[in-house]
Amino acid sequence: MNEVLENLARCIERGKVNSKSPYPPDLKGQDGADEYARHALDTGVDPQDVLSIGMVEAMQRVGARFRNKEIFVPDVLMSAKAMSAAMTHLKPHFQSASVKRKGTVIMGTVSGDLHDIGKKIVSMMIEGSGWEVIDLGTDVPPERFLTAIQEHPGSVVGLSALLTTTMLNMEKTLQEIRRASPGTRVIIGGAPVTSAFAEQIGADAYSPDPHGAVEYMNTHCFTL
Ligand code: B1M
Repeated sequence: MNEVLENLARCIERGKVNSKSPYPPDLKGQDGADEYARHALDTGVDPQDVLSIGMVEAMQRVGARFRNKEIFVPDVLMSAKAMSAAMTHLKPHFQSASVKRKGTVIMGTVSGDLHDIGKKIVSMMIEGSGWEVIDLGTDVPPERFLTAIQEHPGSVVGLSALLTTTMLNMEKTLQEIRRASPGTRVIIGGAPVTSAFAEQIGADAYSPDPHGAVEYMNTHCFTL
């Protein structure tokens, strides 16, 4: 693996945000995810590799260590902070401001769920393919989706969930959307979500990754 990407991945796994961050103590004074992500992009590493190899794979290892009880919530939070710091450098590479917007996508992590890294990546990719994204954040109750749909008629809705408990709130959100705005298309995703679940609750589409979400938007929700 490219050395800068290796360092970036290590910083995300260890929760080293930037050179000023005192955590973890053994890396004090050294560069963090912030500097390594910027350096990777400045030296011409493909943004897609920075994202998948330097960041997403590192975060998957964090998840495995958390599941095995080798690390705990505060460690995961620091990794999430490091991931967010790196993402600020990536964002401009996935945006194409000159493109005429294809439409609006309202994104949010459903009620009860605070995970936002994956949803931010999906938003970034959708934005990069020419859509305007309105990101409602995390722990979004159904009413906030309804208000946003009213404010942006004709928009598509993207729901994310990372917990087996909160993915059940997708159904409630979907039912509310169907009741108030029957024509609105809804795509769902997130680690525990499956296409069978999407079918069961009546979502219009499911994608396991950002690319599938982008493909769905571009092929099913966009007409010239
Ligand atoms: Co949490 N957490 N967490 N956590 N956390 C998981 C999800 C977990 C699998 C860890 C584990 O046990 N191995 C587990 C869930 C188990 C389950 O439900 N069966 C878990 C748990 C238990 C919890 C808490 C309950 C822990 C506790 O408090 N005891 C708690 C819940 C808080 C809450 O939400 N109410 C909690 C808290 C947290 C932190 C706050 C510490 C932090 C989140 C910080 C943040 O997001 N700002 C956190 C993190 C970071 C994780 C792990 C380690 C990493 C998640 C992540 O960011 N992945 C995660 C373990 C894991 O996933 N391996 C874990 C990287 C990201 C790029 O991937 O989010 O999957 P992902 O997104 C992907 C795809 O899913 C897809 O594309 C994205 C990009 O590739 N996708 C979509 C996502 N949304 C989509 C929408 C689409 C389409 C595709 O269309 C609209």
